[in-house]
Amino acid sequence: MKVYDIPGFPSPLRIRVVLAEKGLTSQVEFINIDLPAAEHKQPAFLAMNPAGTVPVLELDDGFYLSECTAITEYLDNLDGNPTLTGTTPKEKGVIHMMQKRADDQLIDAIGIYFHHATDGLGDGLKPYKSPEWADRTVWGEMHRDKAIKGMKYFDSVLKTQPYVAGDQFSMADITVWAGLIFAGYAQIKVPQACTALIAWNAKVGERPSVKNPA
Ligand code: GTS
Repeated sequence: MKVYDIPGFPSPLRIRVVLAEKGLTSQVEFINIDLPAAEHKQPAFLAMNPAGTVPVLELDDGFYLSECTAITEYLDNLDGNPTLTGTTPKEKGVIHMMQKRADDQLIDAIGIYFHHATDGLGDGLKPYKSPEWADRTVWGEMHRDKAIKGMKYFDSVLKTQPYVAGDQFSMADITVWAGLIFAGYAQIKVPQACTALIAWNAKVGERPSVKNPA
């Protein structure tokens, strides 16, 4: 398998943690995509993922899988022993629900803030962001506020249970964790009152897969 990504970026990190959790890192070749140079917006990359985003997983049969949730589902089920996406119908449903909330309320909102209200990855990507780029401050700050609301929501969840989707670590935890990494890059501070979220983040940070992602 091949992963097209850029090390250290939040969405690629999600998959690198999944690979480490599943013991699959050695089975993957990583191919670096130059995001600031807009390599992911060129025809060769768009043929793999029309959304023009990383990461993309190339399967051994040449199929290109994109979207972190879909890639995680695939990797988690490869060995027939899913540990991140649930086993019972209820676990699967709850994990997907929380995963979607983590995407919408945290990582995607922060991504929009980062790309629209800050200099993001620089002018090289500007032509690919219009027309929203023109309204970037209003649009971006709206999403920063959404992300802070999302942090408060996940804090309330983690006040009642050890992990984002219940008693077990799951892909929803990985997404919230990557969202907080992204928040750090975007200089969006976690409110100090979010004590459960802050404690959970420290606990997740101790996992070997998170300490040493691929
Ligand atoms: N929904 C996608 C997924 O889950 O894979 C989002 C992927 C995504 O937004 N990737 C970012 C990207 O390629 C990288 S990261 O900042 O999230 O790590 N952005 C490129 C761009 O030009 O917006």
